[in-house]
Amino acid sequence: MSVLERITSKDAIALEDKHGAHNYHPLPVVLSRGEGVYVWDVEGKQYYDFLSAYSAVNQGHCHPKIVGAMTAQAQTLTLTSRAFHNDMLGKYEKYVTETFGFDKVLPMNTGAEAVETALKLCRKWAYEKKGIPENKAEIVVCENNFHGRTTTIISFSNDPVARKNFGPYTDGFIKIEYDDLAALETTLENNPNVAGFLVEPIQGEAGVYVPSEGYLAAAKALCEKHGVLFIADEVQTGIARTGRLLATCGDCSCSDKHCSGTPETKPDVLILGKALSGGAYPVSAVLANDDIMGVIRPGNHGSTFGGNPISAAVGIAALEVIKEEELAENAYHLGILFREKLNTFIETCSIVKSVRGKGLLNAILINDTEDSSTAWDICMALKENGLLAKPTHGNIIRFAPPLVMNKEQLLDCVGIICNTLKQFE
Ligand code: IF1
Repeated sequence: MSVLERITSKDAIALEDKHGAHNYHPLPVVLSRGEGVYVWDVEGKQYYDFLSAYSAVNQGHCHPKIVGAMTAQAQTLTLTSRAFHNDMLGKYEKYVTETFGFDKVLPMNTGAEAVETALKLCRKWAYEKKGIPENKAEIVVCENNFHGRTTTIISFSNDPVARKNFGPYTDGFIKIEYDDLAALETTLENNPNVAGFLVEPIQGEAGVYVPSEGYLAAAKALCEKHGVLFIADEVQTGIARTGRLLATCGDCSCSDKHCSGTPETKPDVLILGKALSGGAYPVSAVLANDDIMGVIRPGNHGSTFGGNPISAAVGIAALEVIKEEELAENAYHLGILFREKLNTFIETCSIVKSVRGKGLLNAILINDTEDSSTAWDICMALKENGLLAKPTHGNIIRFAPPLVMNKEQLLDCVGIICNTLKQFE
């Protein structure tokens, strides 16, 4: 079969089913093109994308500036490995560290790799700077976290599907309730060997769970008091998704449009991925200041593709788009409008219990049990009506459109969502 040959949705799904591992359960739609907030299936049907590849495509599908930077670099130099320097990496490292206000960046590819990098960095810092006895470091994590799917990361997941039969697990993690400052305080007081606290500013997979106002700043203060690194996993929440460049800056009221956090909320270690490339290429990063990143020496960590010239060119372009098109501001304003419209609708219906979120990372809670198929059925109906979203649980649907959406398109989408939900009354 030629790769150029046209294929029907049915045949494409059958090929994946026969030849691919069954590690996903996708909505039965086969996409072949994307532009801005839209995607098209192989039969030519147009949809609004309300997932944005789990918030990787914040800048919109096939953004010309990002694709332009990528193709130009791809025709010039793609990969050198880190055995040699390349002329793009330093420029990208300067740009990304200045954007987020850190001394240093360690470039990787996927989100899970960046989380692994942050965990290693935290442990090494703990032994060499904090003086924790060898192999005794503990990292505090939250219940119902999602940080990726490597063996170490699933070791501290709650999800039985992600964990079962993948043991033995990695030691050295303490789990506490999310959004619970008392639990954090007690844990830090009782465990002198805690090296870091790893947290999502909003828990995505748990169902877009937004913590109480001031939680992140207070958690940071507790970490500081106990000499523990505050590690923010902004793989999903970062890069303008929640109406600020970073979600850790969510409580901040300064007037800097591109503010990446006041000292009260700024993480010691920042983990980025997904939209750092606008979805064009796997680009992830760990940022920290010299007193922390300085413990990493040649040979301690790396990756063949991390910091390659294409990722560097794409990373700069993707961040420039966020700033030039004021996507954080757009996400902030459209997010308020979205929740306002959905709340008005909720008053008139019994199928949706609530809407929650920040910026354009939102979710609706369906009036049904967690093991029901209602959220899936609604997503199937939304697909028929020209909008693609994915359930996070049996009764929760996440809504995360590209941030390049305009107000008219958003209101159009609110119409599709409300009309579809009415069918389920
Ligand atoms: C899948 C969820 C989203 C993440 C945070 C690290 C990673 C992720 C906070 C790892 C990845 C993804 C991956 C995606 C499903 C997804 C997800 F529903 F599972 F929770 F986005 F909401 N930290 N999130 O959210 O990044 O290694 O995948 O690049 O298909 O598993 P990765």
